[in-house]
Order: sequence, then C-alpha cells, then structure tokens
Amino acid sequence: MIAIEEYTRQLLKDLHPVIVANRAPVDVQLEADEEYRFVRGGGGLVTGLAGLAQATGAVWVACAREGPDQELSASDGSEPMSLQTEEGLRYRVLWVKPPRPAYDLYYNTIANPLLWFVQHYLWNLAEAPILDDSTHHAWTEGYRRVNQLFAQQVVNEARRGHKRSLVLSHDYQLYLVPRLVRRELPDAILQHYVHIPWPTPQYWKVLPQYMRDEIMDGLLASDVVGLQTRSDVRNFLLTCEENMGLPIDLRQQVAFYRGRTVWVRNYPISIDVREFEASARTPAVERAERDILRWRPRHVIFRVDRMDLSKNIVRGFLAYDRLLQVHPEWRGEVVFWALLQKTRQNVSEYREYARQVQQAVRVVNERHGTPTWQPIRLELRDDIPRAIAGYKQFDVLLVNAIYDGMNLVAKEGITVNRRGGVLVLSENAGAHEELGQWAITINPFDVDGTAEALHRALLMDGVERHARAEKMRGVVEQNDIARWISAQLQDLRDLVEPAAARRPELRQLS
Ligand code: GDG
Repeated sequence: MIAIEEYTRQLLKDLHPVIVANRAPVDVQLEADEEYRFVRGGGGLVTGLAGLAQATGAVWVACAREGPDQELSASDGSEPMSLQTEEGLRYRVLWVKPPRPAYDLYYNTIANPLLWFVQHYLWNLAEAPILDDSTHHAWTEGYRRVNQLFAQQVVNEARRGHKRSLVLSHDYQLYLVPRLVRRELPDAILQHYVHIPWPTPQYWKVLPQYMRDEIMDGLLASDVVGLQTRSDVRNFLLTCEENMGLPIDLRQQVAFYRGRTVWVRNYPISIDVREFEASARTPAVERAERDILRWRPRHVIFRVDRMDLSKNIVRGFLAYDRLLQVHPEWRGEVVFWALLQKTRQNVSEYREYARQVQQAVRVVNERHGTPTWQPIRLELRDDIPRAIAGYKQFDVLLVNAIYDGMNLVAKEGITVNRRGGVLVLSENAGAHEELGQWAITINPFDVDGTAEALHRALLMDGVERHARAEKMRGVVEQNDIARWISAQLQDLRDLVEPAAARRPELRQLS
C-alpha cells in the first residue's frame, strides 16, 4: 500500500473523500461456481487511485460497464458495495448504472472516438470527423446523461456523510461532473484530473462550440484542474483564454471563471516503484522470462501497448523496416517483439487499426524474414506478467506515441529492466518532460529518424546505456506514485483552503 504522509492524513481527517472514475478499481469476474471474484484492475489510473482509496477509505463511484459488473450491481441498493480482492484489498464501490444505449453513446460515440481523437490530434481533418445530428444526440442522450448519473451518485454519497466532501473525478469521460456536483454541493472541494493530453485551443475547435463550452464550464467548476505536463497546463489555460474569453494568469497557473479562481496544475502520474519491483520478482514473471531466454537473439527491441491509434504502432514497424534496409548488419541479430492488446473493438477505427498493425507485421516479416529468423515477433495477448518479463529483458524500448498523456510503459520499463536498456521516446509523450534528457528522443512521425534512433540505441556502449538507465530510474523513483498523490493533496490544502477562507463570499457565487 502507498504510504500516505502524516499531513495528508490530517488533511483528509476532516473531509469525506469520493473518487469518481469510469472504471471501478477491480474487474468483476463471475466464476463457474457462480461466485464473484474481484481482481485488481490494470492501468495507471487504478494504481494511482487505489492507494488513495485504501488509505482514506474513499468511496469509489464507477460505472457498471459489462456483464459481471452489471449483474453484481443489479443486486446493489443505494449504499456502496464492499469488494475485496484476493490479496485482501477492500474497496467501497458505488455503482452508476446507465441504461445500455446511453452508455454506448457516452462511451463508444463521444468519449472514445470523439474526445480521445480530439485530445490526441488523431483526426485527418480533411475527412473526419463528420459531426451531425447523431453526434448531438449522443452528446445529449449519452455523454450528458451518463455524467448526470455519475454526479447524482456523488451527491448521494456526499450527503451520507457529515463532513465537507472532497471529490476527485477523473478523465475525459467525466468532464461535466464537477459542474453538476458543484450545483448541489457548493462547498465541496472539487478536483478533476485529466490523464490524456490537452490539445491547443485551435484544435478544440473541431468540436461545436456548445460542446466545447460545456466541457470547459464543467471542468472550471473544479477548484483544481490537474493535468499531466506543463505543456498541458499551458494549453488548458490558453483554451480558457482563447475559446472562453476568460482572464488567466500563466505564471500563477490560474483561470478566473464565474467569480472563482481555478488552479490549473500538472501532476505527472507515475508508478508504485516498490510494488512494481516486487511484481517483477513473482514466479509468473520469472516463468515468462525463462521462455523469453529460450528464443531471444542478442538484441531485443520491445514495445507493449494497447492497439490504440495514439500509440503509433504501424510507424514503429515502418521505422524497423527502414532500419533493416539501411543497416542490413542487424538482420538476424535483432528481434522486434511487440506485445499488444486489442482495445475498443466496438469502435470501427480501432478494428481497422488492428488490421493495419497485423498487415504491417506481415509485410516486414515477408520482406526481411529468412527460414531461421523472423524479424518481428507479434503477440496479441493480455498478459501483464509477460509484459513485465519483457521490461526486464529489452535492450531497446520503443515508445513512439503520436501524443500520450504520460505513458506508464516508459516508466515501468526503465524501472525493472536488467540490461541497461535504452529508451527511444517520442517527444510528444508526457513522460518526455521527465525522461527526455536521458532517452533517445524521436519525432514520432519521422520513420527515418526513428530508424536511426533504433540504430543508435542498439549500438550504444554499455557504459553509456547503464549511466542513462540509472538516471532515468532515479527520476522515476523520486517522482513515484506517492508523490503524485501527495502533491495533489498538498495543493488542495495550500491552494484551496486558504483561498476559501479568504474569500467566502466568492464560494457562494458558484
Ligand atoms: C492512459 C493514458 C497515461 C501492459 N501490458 C498489459 C497491460 N499493461 C499495462 C502497462 C501500463 C498500462 O497497461 C498502459 O499504460 P499507459 O500509460 O502506457 O497507457 P494508457 O493505457 O493509454 O493510459 C496514458 C495513463 O492513462 C495513466 O494516466 O499514462 O498517457 O493514455 O501500466 O503495464 N495491461 C493489461 N494487460 C497487458 O497485457 N491489462
């Protein structure tokens, strides 16, 4: 469990914390014996917030998304449900139960294709998006409606307690929640954290004005808006200024809206270093590592990703193709191992992307492969122990995201790698602000540049590789997940509390 410092504990003592996220901290599985099993969910958000939920006993408001969630939550009254994982971690989850069609519009029409694409600059604007009445319908009947259901559960939970509420809401699915909660709970402390990049004000104008204004109005009801990087903070404030006409202060990192001061801060998300190192020593990981040792050649270039368009998987293979053409000496000496997970298959762009990824692998393997050597090893599987074994064994880790909020793969990989592996890192991944100095930086669109970066990484001598790896490990160790949590809570104490005490009349205006 993440250690929470004493002042944090003191701060939380007088508050009623509520975490709000689309996903619950556990994945619900229904076993053959009709018993439910609760497995800790994957991903950075859960790792970060699970520690906080554990330490504070915060209720976690989340969506009943799929079959087992829905079946379990159907028996749920209006009280939070206590769920215990096999490791003995207990969470209190309050389910939001949107009707299936509303959830579909919210998640598969607005959040994932539209907002995710806007925030990662994924549209080819000459062709897409085409917004029409169906988008408007998805916004009003899906996104707005599900956000209302979330806010209602937050308010229900807040009213159960007698203390002032601290509502920590998360990510692009829930931008309207802070405003909806503020209307009912004017005195609550609200923080909304955005895990994905915040694009420029101009790019937000892909969305119709009512939509982008509603998003900003929603978020700006928070006391603090948290983002991953300094560049996200700047883009957010410029969006306030240019798209909303608001006064801002870039140096103080604040926007002024409806008589209130909104603090905009960057908190780079991270990993639980100690826990991650421990997980790298588990039997499942060691088993996977033994398997890798059976087939690995001298050099392994590794990547692990959800098959998301933002991760730039196809260009990664094109760059490798270039490497093998321009530097044929690597043929037979290296394998590019890609461990990929299918994701968001209800969205047509993702189904098409999965096809393109597999096609690119076929082309490279046919072009360069020999009877004894397959240049790319593609594994489509959801297997965290195997991913961690890959982290331990890589010589080069390729993270070439088009844009990425943070990218935890980069941080996890360098933390447990045993070979002085080199990180080839996109300048547009949030992690680049912390690690860029010791990684090999690439422009993710430049496949020749990426090929040269891979070449340089493969050639780098042991002393330099280990020195760079050591520096990067140090940065992650210092800025680990406990720091992510405590920096946010410290700001809530330092920024929100004094401001609220000094200007009570303004709080009432919201
Ligand atoms: C979003 C933002 C931001 C690896 N193999 C498997 C698996 N993993 C884990 C990794 C890592 C996570 O998945 C991926 O995290 P990323 O941060 O790289 O990327 P997103 O999923 O896009 O996360 C991102 C993050 O939120 C946190 O704020 O950093 O920028 O896009 O932890 O170890 N997970 C599962 N199966 C595997 O085989 N389930």
